Amino acid sequence: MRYIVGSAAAVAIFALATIAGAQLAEKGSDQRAVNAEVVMKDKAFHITQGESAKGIMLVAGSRADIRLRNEDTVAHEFVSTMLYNLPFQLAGTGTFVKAPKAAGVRVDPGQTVVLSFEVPYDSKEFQDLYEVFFCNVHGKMHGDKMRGEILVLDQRGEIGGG
Ligand SMILES: [Cu+2]
Repeated sequence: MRYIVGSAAAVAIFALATIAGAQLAEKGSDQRAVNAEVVMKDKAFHITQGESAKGIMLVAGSRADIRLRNEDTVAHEFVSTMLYNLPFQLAGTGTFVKAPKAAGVRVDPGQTVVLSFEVPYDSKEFQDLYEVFFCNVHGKMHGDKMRGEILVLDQRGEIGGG
């Protein structure tokens, strides 16, 4: 009799563990695969994935997913000249923002947003493109920490060459 009671308890614990695992997998914007990840912390941008020398690297003509994680206690923005007049989607909790000749998203403290768009390219004579991204609150001035560069590479040259 005692043995049967013990078994039932073990099954119940196993069921609870399965439910907890399913919830973790559904976290969406926190876990999906992205091209780049930017963590906002201590009023600075930290590139944890897709890093180039001065910022983020993307491939022309491809779809880009950039995850923005705000680990600070104040709101930050990710605004880019690349997103000026370029359609983009937001997944997660963020607010669309506009700046002069730039656009992007405001991310509140503790929130994560995934920004998705088609990386533009110049079809005539491709050169690597440089765009900037910044926080329009803490990165407006040259020398501010919350500024970075987006480098757009043309991968077609690499595929054809050789
Ligand atoms: Cu900021």
